[in-house]
Amino acid sequence: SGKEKWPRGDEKTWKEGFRSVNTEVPSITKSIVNHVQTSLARQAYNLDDLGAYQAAALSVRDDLILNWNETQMHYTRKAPKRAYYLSLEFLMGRTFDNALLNLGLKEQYREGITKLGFNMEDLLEQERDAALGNGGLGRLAACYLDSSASQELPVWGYGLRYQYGIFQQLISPEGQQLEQPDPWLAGGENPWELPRLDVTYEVRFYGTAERLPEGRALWQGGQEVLAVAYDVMVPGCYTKNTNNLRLWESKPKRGFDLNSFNAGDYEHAVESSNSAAAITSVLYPNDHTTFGKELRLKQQYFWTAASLADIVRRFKNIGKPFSAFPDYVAIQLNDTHPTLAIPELMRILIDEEEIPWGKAWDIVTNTVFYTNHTVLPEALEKWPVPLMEHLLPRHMQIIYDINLFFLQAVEKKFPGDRDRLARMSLIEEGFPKQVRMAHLACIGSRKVNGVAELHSELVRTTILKDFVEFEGPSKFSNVTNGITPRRWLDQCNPELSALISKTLKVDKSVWLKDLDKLKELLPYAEDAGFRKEWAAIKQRNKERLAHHVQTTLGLTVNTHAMFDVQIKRLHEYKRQTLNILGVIHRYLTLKQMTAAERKKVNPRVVFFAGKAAPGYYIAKLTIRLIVNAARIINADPETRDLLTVYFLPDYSVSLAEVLIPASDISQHISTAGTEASGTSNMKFCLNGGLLVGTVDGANIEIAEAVGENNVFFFGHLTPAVEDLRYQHMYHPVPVEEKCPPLAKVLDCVASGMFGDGGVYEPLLNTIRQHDYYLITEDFESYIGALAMVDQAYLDKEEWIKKSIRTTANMGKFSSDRAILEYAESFWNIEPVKVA
Ligand code: B1N
Repeated sequence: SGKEKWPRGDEKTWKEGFRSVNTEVPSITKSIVNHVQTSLARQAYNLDDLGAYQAAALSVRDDLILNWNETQMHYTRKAPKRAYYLSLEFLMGRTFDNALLNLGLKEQYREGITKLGFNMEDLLEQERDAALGNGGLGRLAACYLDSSASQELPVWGYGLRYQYGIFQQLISPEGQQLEQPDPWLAGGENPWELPRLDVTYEVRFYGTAERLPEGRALWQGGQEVLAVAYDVMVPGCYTKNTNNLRLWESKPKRGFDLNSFNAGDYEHAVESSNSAAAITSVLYPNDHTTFGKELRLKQQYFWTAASLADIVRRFKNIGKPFSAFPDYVAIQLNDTHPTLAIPELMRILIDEEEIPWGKAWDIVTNTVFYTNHTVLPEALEKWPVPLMEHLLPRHMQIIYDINLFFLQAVEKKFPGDRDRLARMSLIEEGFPKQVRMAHLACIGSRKVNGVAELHSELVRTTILKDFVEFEGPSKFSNVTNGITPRRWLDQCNPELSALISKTLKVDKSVWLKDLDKLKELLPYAEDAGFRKEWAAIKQRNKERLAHHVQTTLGLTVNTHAMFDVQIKRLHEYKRQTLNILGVIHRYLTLKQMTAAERKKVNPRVVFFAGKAAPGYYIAKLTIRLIVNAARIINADPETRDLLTVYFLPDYSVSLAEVLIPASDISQHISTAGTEASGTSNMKFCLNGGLLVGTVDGANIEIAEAVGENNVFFFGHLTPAVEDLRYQHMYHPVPVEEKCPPLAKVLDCVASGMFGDGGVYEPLLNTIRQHDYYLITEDFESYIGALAMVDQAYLDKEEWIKKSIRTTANMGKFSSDRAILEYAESFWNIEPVKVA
């Protein structure tokens, strides 16, 4: 291409000012010291770990900004088709370590930091997690950003910049979960974001929508709120490509209402400005439940409206007609939370761009893609029509219009089938009527996918069955979730990463971006020397976890025991209750053994961690039972060498990074058909921990990949679940008959073995009564699976082989594979490499 004219001033002077990424230790330390001196206004005399972290972070930030700038400029120049990942949650965790590894600068920084008199590991601990998500769905979004950048794909994320992330969890001495706010931004500047105070949009709420000719409408009045962009830099692994995660902050359009202020009505004056700021103040801490709260709907609209305005503005800059919109833009809906993108894009096209309905609908349905993440009925979003009408009058009109055309088409294909129309309608009859967001997302999208094979099949055959019959099967597909091996192996398990590189005789940059290469580890399972190194690393990871528990909780962990881990949101369907009842069963069994029998038992340490939604009573009771059972069991001198239990408070991405590499086994024991995929199952297996699980979600594909003899499966299968539930509902059999060993465990809990038994009655009754999650049905095979684990662990060498084979076969579960599936089969986008 021809030489571009320098835009302003003296080119040479400009270019002399340019710097590039600091890759040598002296320039790195110089940059850190410079930030200590100027950005922080501090000195060597008074610099603590936090200050040193901040200065080092600012230094890395400078590098990220260079790459980010270049990437964004390059994308703008090339104007490729882009994909936008709309997610209400991005569970990013810490950034510093990840950025250093992706830039390939960790060792240089370590050396520099040491020279300045600090310790790298201590500085890494200074960073607070960015915890803008609840669990798997939010962490998946974060892994997909890492993979998009690493694969050099032009993908942006769009989300909300919550002032408060997921709450901090404290556990009271009685075992109660207490919630505290997570003011993650309070510690000063966040070095990983760029405030874009000039990138703002106005977002309207309430008001009136007046229909105009040709399907258009005039929406006016109501409240206008400002959306301000904050850009989070997302570096790819060993590439210059640094993508963008744009998070919106809400702010009042005008500071406050001067008229009211002057009239002395101060409260009224700040009221509307407070309500504007409230929109992005806090992440909703419930997953898998919908509350119908107005503020949540406001969050959803605020975020989709700002994101779409931004996307449309960027598209317009290319100068193409709107008919080309789907050739330049793909929008992925992460669950139904951003479904308003569908009526909002219709509104923009029809009311603002004056495009006729039919053409607008074509554009929308060729641009938008929908991922479903759950089939649990209580999680399927529905919004009351009166609320939607009040908050978003124009969108309600559009939804009614979409519904009208849609139901006409259904009627045409299935004449006279009233039941079908009622089932498929976007509006559920009732008091009040409700908008079914999954239906809207489905009919407004080009493709619909689930997140693991079984889950996608359940989407096709249960919640969206009618839609498959109407639209044909080709629109409905599967993309099995994945995880980024950068964070979930290289970063969290550096010793294992180094062993893999050494063994495969390649730089980690090769296998970290082509995870199928791990297959080449398979022959080394037969190599005794390799197995020894493998086991020694697992052992050191266990010691690292034990050290963490010692320093944070003051408890001593037996590192010679098998480490058994279940870490995930507390939810009845995930069945932490099954786990703790199994632990109690194990305890009772140990108590009945003779000393000689006990000698043969392999010691086990059971770790739990996870948060319960603040209003989820039964989940909180489960935590209470775990904590109190742990207190009694850990104090029993007869058994404590053989069985101890820990509930680690305040589960987070960072805590997962310590727990996962230390596990011998991990538990993924949802009732069959309830866990859409699971992603921590992949993280454990990638780190050589074996899986204990039900035949559910991605467990099934993991077993296929690593071999069924390397996982411990138990429990009823999905097709049996419906019938069993029916039996429990209408022909209940007492637990005493159905499962005597479980009945005994329940009796111990009820009789007060772990503190006041009455407290646990509501929890025990969920099992004794309808047992919706079928603990009674799976208990014995669960105990059987854990017995198989004990048996298998006796043969240490065979166990290590299983561990190696598991890791070696996990290539499929890289989020690089998953994101390339989205890019190639849905979005039709290609890599755009920054040279
Ligand atoms: O999404 C993950 C899956 O691996 C998990 O199996 C699945 O449970 C999880 C409402 C959710 N599904 N639905 C949610 C989150 C927040 C909310 O407000 C629902 N999370 C999942 C990634 O696919």
